[in-house]
Amino acid sequence: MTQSQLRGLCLIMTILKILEFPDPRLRTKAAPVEQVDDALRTLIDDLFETMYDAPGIGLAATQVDVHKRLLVADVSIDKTEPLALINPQILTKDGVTVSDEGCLSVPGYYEEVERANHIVVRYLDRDGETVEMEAEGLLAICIQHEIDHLDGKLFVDYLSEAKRQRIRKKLDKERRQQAVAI
Ligand code: GNR
Ligand code: NI
Repeated sequence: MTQSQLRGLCLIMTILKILEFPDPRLRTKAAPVEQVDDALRTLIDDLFETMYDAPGIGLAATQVDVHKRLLVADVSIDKTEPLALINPQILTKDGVTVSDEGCLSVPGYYEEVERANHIVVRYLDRDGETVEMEAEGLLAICIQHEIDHLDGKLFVDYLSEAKRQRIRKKLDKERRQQAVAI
C-alpha cells in the first residue's frame, strides 16, 4: 500500500512541527480555503493530532506553515469536543474579558490579553457545511487567538514592545542552549 492510501485509511497520523516566534512565516496572512476535500480533512486530522500532542486547546494552520484559513480547537477538559473551523468569520463580538494567554508558538510565556467575551462565528465545517456558532469564555478567547494567527498576528503583539523584546531574547537564548545540548 502507498503512503497516500495509508493516509486515506487513517492508519498514519502526523505530528507537524510548530513554528516559533519570531519566525517570519508566522506573519503570513492565510488565504481562504477554496475546496473542502479529503486532502483538507487529512490536514485537519494532522492539526488535531499536533494540537492534542502538544498539548494545546487550539491550533491554527499558520502555526504549521500552512497558510490556509483553517483552525482547530478543543477547550473541553476531557478532550472530547474537537472543533474544526474553515474560513472562520467573526460576525459579532460582545463584552470584554481579560485572561492569561499562552501560545504553542511562544512556548513557556503567559501574559494577560483583553478579548471579547462573547462572539458569533460563521465557518465551514469538515463537510463543507456553513455553520454559525456562539462562543463565550475560553472558547471565544481561543477562536479569537486562532483567527489572529490566520492574520499573521500573535498574542505578544498586544504587549508592550519592551515585553515582546524580552520574550524574544529569552526564547532565542533558550534555543541557543538547546542547540548546544544536542
Ligand atoms: O494551548 C493554548 N492555550 C491558550 C490559552 C489561553 C489563550 C489561548 C490559548 S491558545 C493555545 C494554543 C495555541 O497557541 N493556539 O494558537
Ligand atoms: Ni497560538
